[in-house]
Amino acid sequence: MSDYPLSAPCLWMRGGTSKGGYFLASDLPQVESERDEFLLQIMGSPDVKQIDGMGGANPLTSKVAVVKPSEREGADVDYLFLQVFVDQAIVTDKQNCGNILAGVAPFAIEKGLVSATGDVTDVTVYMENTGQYAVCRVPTPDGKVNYRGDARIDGVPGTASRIEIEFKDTAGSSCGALLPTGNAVDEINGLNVTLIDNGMPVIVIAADELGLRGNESPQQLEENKELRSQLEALRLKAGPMMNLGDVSALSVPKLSIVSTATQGGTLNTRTFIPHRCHDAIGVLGAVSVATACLLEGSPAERIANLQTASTFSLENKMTLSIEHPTGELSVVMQLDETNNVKSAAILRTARKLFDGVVFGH
Ligand code: NQM
Repeated sequence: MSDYPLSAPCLWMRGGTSKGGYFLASDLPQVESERDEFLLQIMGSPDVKQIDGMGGANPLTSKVAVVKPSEREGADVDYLFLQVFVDQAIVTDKQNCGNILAGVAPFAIEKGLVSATGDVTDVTVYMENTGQYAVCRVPTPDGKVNYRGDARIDGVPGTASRIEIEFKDTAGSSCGALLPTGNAVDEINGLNVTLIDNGMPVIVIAADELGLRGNESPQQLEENKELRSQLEALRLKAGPMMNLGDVSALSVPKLSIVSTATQGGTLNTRTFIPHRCHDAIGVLGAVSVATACLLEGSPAERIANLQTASTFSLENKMTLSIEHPTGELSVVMQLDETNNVKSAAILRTARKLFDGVVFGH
């Protein structure tokens, strides 16, 4: 790289239950390999502790949003999500992230890419990773983003202002079809799984198939070496079946282990993303799991308690509560006439943590 040390203006933000660096595309190196090298340096990767960088030693805190004004009809900004691996020198754009998305609209307003239009500003975001759109509603009283409020999301202490996000047409975001194999259930290595992509490629598998209860802690599951190699073998076989090719160096597909809900929700989950077990669940991951609950014959449908899914029949909407290790994530799904999912909405919060300049080395 030409300049030494390379630096870039950056906002560090919490988006939902994740955290990372938010950049204007024009502030980053334009050559992809140089951009990725810079991002590895600022995060401190590869290193399990990320001691020489901003990353928090977990995939959930080693994330980047690259934002620019959109030239697309109907979109305000384009958002590219980049996952910076913690312990490997990999930066991948092969997945999207609905949590980091929660900070994109506030960032766009902060940086003047979008003007606040009243008490609430709707920002339409084109998600470059998957070629789809999301509408984010941000509280903007007095023409500024208001981060304070009384909305609570599980996995984040305290409260903040509500950011409502609606996803449009997320089916087949990365795999080309909601069910890339055409089946609600496939058998891989003797296990019944659903291979699904409604915004995030996910392998859904029942806990009892793996000899688990499903309410084990993420730490217990991560310490179970046999389970982890069983899950990785499953993932490597599922990748090509899901049109993702060789997934050994990719962060998709995720694996959601599902079991009966214990907190009054629709079903319980433990999600590998894919090598660490999530403390909660990804946003689009939850949308994919919620969709699997509606597929006849799928492991999720067998286990889901759909009685708990409130329905608003006028607009054909259903709320499915996806339980996870630190609470639940509610997905409001709107169905079409044939009961296919038309759009999905979720509630997130976000917070600006730091505004400054980050340095490579
Ligand atoms: O599924 C973690 C997260 C995510 C992704 C992951 C996400 C999503 O919690 O939309 O939000 O699955 O890697 O940030």
